[in-house]
Amino acid sequence: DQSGMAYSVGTTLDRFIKLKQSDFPFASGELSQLLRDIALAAKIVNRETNRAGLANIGGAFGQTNVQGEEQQKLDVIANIRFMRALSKGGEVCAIVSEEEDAVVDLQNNSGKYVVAIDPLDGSSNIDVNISIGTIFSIYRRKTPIGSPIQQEDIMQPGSEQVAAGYVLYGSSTMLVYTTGFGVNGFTYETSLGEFFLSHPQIQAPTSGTIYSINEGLEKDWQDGIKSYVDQCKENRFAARYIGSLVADFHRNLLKGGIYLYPATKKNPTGKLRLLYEANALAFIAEQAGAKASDGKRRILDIVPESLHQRTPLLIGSAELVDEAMHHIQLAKEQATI
Ligand code: P6P
Repeated sequence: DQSGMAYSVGTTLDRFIKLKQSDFPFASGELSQLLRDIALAAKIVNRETNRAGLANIGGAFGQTNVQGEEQQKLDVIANIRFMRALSKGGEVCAIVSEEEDAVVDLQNNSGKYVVAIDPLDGSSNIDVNISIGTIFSIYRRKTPIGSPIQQEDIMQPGSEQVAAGYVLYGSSTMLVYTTGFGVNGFTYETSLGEFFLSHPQIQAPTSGTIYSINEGLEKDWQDGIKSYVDQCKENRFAARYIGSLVADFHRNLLKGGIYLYPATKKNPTGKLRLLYEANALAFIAEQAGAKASDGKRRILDIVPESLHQRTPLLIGSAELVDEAMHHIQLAKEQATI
């Protein structure tokens, strides 16, 4: 059974993608090629991330993106690299990027896929050498191939994803992704320029003793969060918060734990973005037996209304997410008494 071979640790990403293509009986290899193109862009961004301090491309670019955040040079470079990778293969018809105000219509109506991407999340960490990440979601377009793209191709709920992944530029660089048949992690060997399967079929622990939240915002949290965090402290959980979503998510996925970015006074609908941050990690979480909620419902059930819309995010071990949601529900009930 070829897929058995696919899971042998040490398989290269290219070989894994080829072997797993059989999961898609009608696949014409376009998704496989798209995943390879993303991996290539990740290798290039990895190299530029690793030498940012040296090549004097760290520090602010002096421009701001649609988020109003200071744009770091690496942000811009990563966006260019991934946009180029996503455009050249011909499989993609439209891209939603954190770094682009509007949908990027590639004028390639024969492209079957729509990609939502955060080319470099946590970019404020670049200059202080803390892990950063790329996050991507892949959808099949809804309107007929050959026709111009429409809103319905872009505003799809996360449950419609055909693939999702992240690259973690950390102490080692990893690519972790799912196509709906489990989650697999690949570690980059720079001397060979290859990703090798290092974490086959990742399954998140159903519970854990790690919680990740910005405690500095405690005074602004939505109702229920403080009582949940107090309970974590009662249970002597470990507080681990890197301030880089991909790094915090990845650690909790492997070790068990929960990451929370709730609604706050400053961000009443949460800080994190639905289309190119929460949805991809939510798909991966669920494929690994974990959970992702906005405090009320599954992240993957949210039907987007705007490109850069934010969402509160509770994501990680299923039992911990359930418990956090229970505290939010209790707070809501008490508020109505
Ligand atoms: P705060 C980084 O800017 C980011 O988007 C995530 O990577 C990270 O988890 C979060 O925001 C940190 O936000 O408000 O705690 O600094």
